[in-house]
Amino acid sequence: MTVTLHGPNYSTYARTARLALEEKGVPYTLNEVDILTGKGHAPDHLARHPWGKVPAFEHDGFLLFETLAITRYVDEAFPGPALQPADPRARARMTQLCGIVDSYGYGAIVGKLFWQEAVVPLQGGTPDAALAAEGLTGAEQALSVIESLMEGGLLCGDALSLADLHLVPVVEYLRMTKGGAVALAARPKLAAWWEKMNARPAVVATRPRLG
Ligand SMILES: N[C@@H](CCC(=O)N[C@@H](CS)C(=O)NCC(=O)O)C(=O)O
Repeated sequence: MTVTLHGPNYSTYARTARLALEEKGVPYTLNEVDILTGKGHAPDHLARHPWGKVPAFEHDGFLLFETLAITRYVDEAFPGPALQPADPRARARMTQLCGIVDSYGYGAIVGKLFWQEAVVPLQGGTPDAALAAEGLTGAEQALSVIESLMEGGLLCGDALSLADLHLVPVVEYLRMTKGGAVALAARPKLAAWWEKMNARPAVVATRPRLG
């Protein structure tokens, strides 16, 4: 049995897929396609992902991209603890939370706030303060909505679900920004959620190596 996850350690979406693999106890190889140096658009990666994004996933010749498709497949195709609630309403809530992270959280938190505060200076550029502020406003809204939907100590009750795994990598980067750390601390349920998630062996094992 061979499982390969194509994506760099610093990618939030790739980390979510790795978190699912780690939580299920599935051995895998990480092929670190470096999207920051254009490797996502090299022919070998475009053959795996037509848009040149990460992650892409392979299991014994079965190819897949789109992170939610990957995490669902990993949960359903491998033994180990279930990462999706059985109850239809809880499962719908989980899918809704994954969609919120994808559609509203990632762009504001990673695409604008973290990118301007952390990545642009690393690349020798000057951050766009207006874009960072826009990102923080979007982050505040996403965090408030996510917290209002929480129904237990974790996002979907007290059992780990894919929703937690989709949010962790984004919150890791949010905490590295000035306003983001304050915004998280101002939301006690989510701040407590982060403390729990941050201690999980899978989260520790997939920590991004920055710099
Ligand atoms: N809808 C995709 C989004 C993946 C995505 O945006 N990945 C980012 C890295 S975290 C990426 O590949 N960015 C490079 C690019 O857009 O060229 C998914 O769910 O997998």
